[in-house]
Order: sequence, then structure tokens, then C-alpha cells
Amino acid sequence: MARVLIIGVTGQDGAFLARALVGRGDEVYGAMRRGSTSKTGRLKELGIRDKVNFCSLEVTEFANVQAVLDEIRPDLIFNLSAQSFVGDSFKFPHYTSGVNYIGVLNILEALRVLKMDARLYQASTSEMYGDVLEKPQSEKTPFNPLSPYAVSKLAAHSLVVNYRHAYGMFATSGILFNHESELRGYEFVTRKITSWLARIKLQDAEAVPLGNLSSVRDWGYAPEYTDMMVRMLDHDKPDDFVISTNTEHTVREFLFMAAQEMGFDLVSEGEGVDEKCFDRKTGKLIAYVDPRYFRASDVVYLRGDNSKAQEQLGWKPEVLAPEIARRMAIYDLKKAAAGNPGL
Ligand code: NAP
Ligand code: G4F
Repeated sequence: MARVLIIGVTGQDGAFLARALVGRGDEVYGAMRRGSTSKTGRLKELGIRDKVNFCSLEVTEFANVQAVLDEIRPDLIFNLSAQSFVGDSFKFPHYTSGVNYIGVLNILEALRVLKMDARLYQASTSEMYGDVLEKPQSEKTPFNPLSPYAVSKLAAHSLVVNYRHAYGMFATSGILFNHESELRGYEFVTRKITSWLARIKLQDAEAVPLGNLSSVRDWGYAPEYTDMMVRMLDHDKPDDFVISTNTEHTVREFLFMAAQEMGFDLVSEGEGVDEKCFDRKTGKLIAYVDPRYFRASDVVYLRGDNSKAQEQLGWKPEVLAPEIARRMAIYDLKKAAAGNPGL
């Protein structure tokens, strides 16, 4: 049984990771920052809120991070904390850098100063590939970030590699491609689509405004990805691993898959900012392009090459984008039917 600290336990991945670790009998500590309302909804939904020992942690405060690590003395630390919404990183670049980069520096420095030999998992990201220099992207593909979010994550990623080499720390980075679930945040495009379509279907909501429908992502299922985080820290040595499904879909395809599950039959008309998606059966407008959701610079193509994780960690993704769209659509229809818009 390991003593584990999850920093960012209230997020999508934190909740699924906590469930996996509780399930294998670990002593799980969940670090979260203060808020004016309860943030443990996802943990409650997974039925494990009472199994997690909560502590207060603000990752940008070095003294606080040091004190928490010193008190808990975990064997394993998963740092999932981040300002994780790429779109907002253009509005809040300083804040994003503080949480995503200084936060990681604080954790690494606290481990060094306290002379702790805990194993650290850092949540790196496929966004670091940005304007991709190779297709598909593997651990060997050069990074070329396109947002303040990606730059902050790349800085943190480089620091993890540096502390691994300089101090021999067991610090591993998972370069995870997009992963979604029924517990995904509502601002991300998959959840925005499934929650909004459910409200169109059952609550007569207006059509959903979207940004770049042609953007391509390699979408996987979050619980499978958090299982891989555990496997990365159970591995015999620290390293960098790409976790992806090696498949690709456009945002438009995800929209059509989710819509089909809800009984819509979409057809697209027009191009670029004029594109609109109608339901063939009723003629009703379901989705349209709204330039307000375009990004100052957007990552338009991501598709991973997970060969290294397959070989060394035994990774094999089971749940792919069509099934993810189906599960999220069913879940959000149930929520809407219960009168809960979830927003
Ligand atoms: P998420 O749902 O946005 O969760 C982020 C977590 O970080 C939340 O628990 C949040 O707490 C916490 N946090 C934010 N600022 C903090 C601070 N200053 N101090 C302490 N905690 C703070 O993100 P996710 O989708 O679970 O992703 C988990 C991690 O993986 C993130 O680092 C993300 O950047 C990275 N990642 C995600 C994906 C993906 O597709 N999901 C892919 C690659 C990498 P609050 O509840 O208080 O906001
Ligand atoms: O769902 P997204 O906001 O995810 P994005 O930007 O890829 O970031 C997510 O995955 C990363 C891993 O690659 C994580 F590191 C990060 O923390 C986060 O979890 O947007 C996906 C694509 C983008 O190209 C965006 O421009 O969808 C496009 N898009 C089109 N319309 C939209 C919308 N994105 C959002 N959020 N909202 C829209 O209306």
C-alpha cells in the first residue's frame, strides 16, 4: 500500500485517478485549493469522496507546498494541478504561467530541499507539439508550442527532465493527448457539444456556437489515461511517455457523432465562418461557427504515436472517440432529462 498525494484532485483526472488508487488499496491524500463552494462533486459522483484525505494546497506558494509535502511524506505524488483551459491562457498568461510552471518548480524544489525520494508524475501535454513538426507525434517529435498554456507546460516539462538528470529524481512526464469523459469540464469542446446538444434536445435551447470545426484531435477516454499515470510511476525508471489512441477526428466529426446518438441527423452547409449544421429531419439549426471561439493561434492537428507506451507499459486503448461521444451524449441526456443543465 502506497501513500499517495494527488495535487489537483478536484479535476476530471484527479477524480478518476483517486478512484483507481483507492481501488488498489492506497492511502490517498487529495490536495485542493480553497473555493467558496464545494469542489468535490466529481469525487462524490464516483462514490469515493469519503475515501480521500483532503488537505489545502495552493501550488503557487512554495512554503505551503513544502509544508504539505513534509507533513504527508507521500511515496507517490501526481501533479495534475493546472490552469488547463488553452483558450483562457491567452487571457490570463501570467496566471497560467504561475500555476503551470512555478507550481511545478515549487514541487520539485520542495522535494529537493526536503531530500524526499517520492516518485513524481507531472501532467505534460500534447499541446506542447503546437504547430506540429511531425505526424504523428511521439516522444522524439520536437515541441513547437502555440499558446501561453503550451509554453508554460513545456517549461515545466523541461524542468522535470532537468531535475531528473541533475538530481536523479524519479520524476516522470506523461505527454497525454486529449482525454474526455462524462466528468469533463464544460468549457472543453467535447463536453460543450454533448451538454449543449442535450439541452437543445430536451430543453429547446438555441443552437450551439463553436469555433474551428476542422481542428483535429486524438481523443481518448480519461479513466484509461489515469490508469496509465499509475503505471508510469510503477515503472522501473522515470521517463517521458506519450499516451494517445493513435486515431484522429475533427471537431465536426465529434459533433456529428454526439448528435447522432441524440437522434439528430446533421448536415453541414457553408464554409469557414459561414458554416452551419442543420438537422435533416426538422430543418432546425443545431450548431454554427462563431468567430468569438477562434483562438489567437490554434493547434489544428494532433495525433499521437504511442508505440513506446505500448512496448514498455503495456498500453492498449479500448475506448475510442465514437464510443466516448456515445457515452458522453447518453450521460448528458440523462442530466438534461433530470432538469440539470450542468452549467
Ligand atoms: P482540470 O479538470 O482543469 O483540473 C485541474 C485541477 O488543478 C483542478 O483540481 C484545479 O482545482 C487544480 N488547480 C488549478 N489551479 C490550482 C492551484 N493554483 N493550486 C492547486 N490546484 C490548482 O484538468 P484535467 O483535465 O483533469 O487535467 C489534469 C492535468 O492534465 C492538467 O494539468 C492538464 O493541464 C493536464 N492535461 C490534461 C489533458 C486532458 O485532455 N484532460 C491532456 C493533457 C494534459 P480547482 O477545482 O480548484 O479549479
Ligand atoms: O477541447 P479543447 O478546448 O481542448 P484543447 O485546446 O485541445 O486542450 C485540451 O487538451 C490538451 C491536450 O492536447 C490539454 F493539455 C488541455 O489542458 C485541454 O485538456 O479544444 C479542442 C479543439 C481546439 O482546436 C479548439 O480551437 O477544439 C476547437 N474548438 C472549436 N470550437 C473549440 C470550440 N474548443 C472549445 N473549447 N470551445 C469551442 O467552442
